[in-house]
Amino acid sequence: MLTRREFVAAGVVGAGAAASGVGLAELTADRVAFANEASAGILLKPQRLDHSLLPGTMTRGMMSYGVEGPAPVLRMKQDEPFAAELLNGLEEATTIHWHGLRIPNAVDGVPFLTQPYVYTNESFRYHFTPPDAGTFWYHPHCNTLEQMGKGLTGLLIVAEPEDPGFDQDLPLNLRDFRLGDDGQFIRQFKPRNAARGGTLGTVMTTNWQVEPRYVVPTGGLLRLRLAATDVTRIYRIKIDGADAQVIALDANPVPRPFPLTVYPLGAGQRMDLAIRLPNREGQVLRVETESGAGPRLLAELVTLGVDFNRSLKELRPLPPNPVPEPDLANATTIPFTFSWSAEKSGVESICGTLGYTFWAINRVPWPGDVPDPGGPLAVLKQGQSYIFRLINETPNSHPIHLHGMSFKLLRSNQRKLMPLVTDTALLLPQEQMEVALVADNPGDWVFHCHVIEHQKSGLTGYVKVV
Ligand SMILES: [Cu+2]
Repeated sequence: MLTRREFVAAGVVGAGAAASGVGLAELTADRVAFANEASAGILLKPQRLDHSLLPGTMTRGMMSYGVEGPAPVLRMKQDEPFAAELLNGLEEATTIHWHGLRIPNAVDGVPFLTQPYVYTNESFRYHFTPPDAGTFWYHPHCNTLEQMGKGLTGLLIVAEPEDPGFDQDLPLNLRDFRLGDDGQFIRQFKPRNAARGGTLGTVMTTNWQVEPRYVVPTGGLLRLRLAATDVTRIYRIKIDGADAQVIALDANPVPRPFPLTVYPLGAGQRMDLAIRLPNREGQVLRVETESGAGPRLLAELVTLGVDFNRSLKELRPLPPNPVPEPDLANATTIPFTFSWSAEKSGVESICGTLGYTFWAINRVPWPGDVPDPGGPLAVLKQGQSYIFRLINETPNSHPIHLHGMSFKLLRSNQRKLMPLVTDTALLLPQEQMEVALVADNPGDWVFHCHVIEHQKSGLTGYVKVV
């Protein structure tokens, strides 16, 4: 019989058990640490590797933060200091951005805006204290279509101070790769798609595996963490074989947990599910994404062992994160219009360009990661409350992500919104949405679409908090 502890370890299949060792430990796919326990921090070394994604083929030139397999799942603890050394093992510049973490601007990882880019064999030290618990992720913010497209996306879990009481915690990194039948990379994007919804991958993966199967405890309580780290895809998540409760979205506990039917997860977004597993051994649950052609399998979960016979009622509710409540009565409203742009040029950049400009925020297409990106979209006064009016003039969906600060969803002209706190809002075609925040984090914060082709062809800007 597996004990609870063994299940916790087994749950991070592909990410492994806790690393011991103090000092600068290199994390690989089968070693993961509560990184902020080690005072000196961890080493994250982006590098090329060959890896088999499709049976019988070896995909050459993938990228990971380690010598083998996908990027390690980083586990931290809320309110405890964390440090990581980025040592660039690529032949091109890179940085690391910590998606969703409300941390100082100097460690936000945006080249030129918050730090110099990090070139081959150079290093950069990131250190911060995560103020919020939940499911986050990390990735480069330089040549992102290429670097993320080839594998540089990893999950980052910040644990609540008190264990909510799950038997297993299973993170799933959902993403595609654009491969030919021979398992080799094909062109990352097609311009006609970049000017529309974005270019989808050809191989769907979960933790770099096609339709993996995980063992889960019979009758146990599972925390399933889903992160859409793909450069394009909007997932429509459903679970077949057990009831699942949505307990958190984009790292923040939902106002009231609700049963999952089908829920959209845009690029950059995350979902935490509480699942009471079936009482019989050998039962199979299917994690799926709904598509036009019917459900597609992302991963299978199969129950194993004697019946734990747990109840969802035994879980401790997730405490809300300490995100300040905006003062709506005294908030200033700022419009942000997301539109198509007719310009068809791109500015050369060390951090890559698609060679096209298709999109704009407030009619200004982002010039790319360049030394002088131009002025901010808005200047916010530190401590003041703001309402961002997000106006989507396009027929495409855009997961709009703000760095450094979380915001609360207020209302939409198309649907009723939960008052969610988030870092990434999925803006539907032609939708107008209002969100609110307290500008409490000084610095220049990038505000962009997380469909990377959109981000890299104009749909980016920044706000300045002073
Ligand atoms: Cu977009």
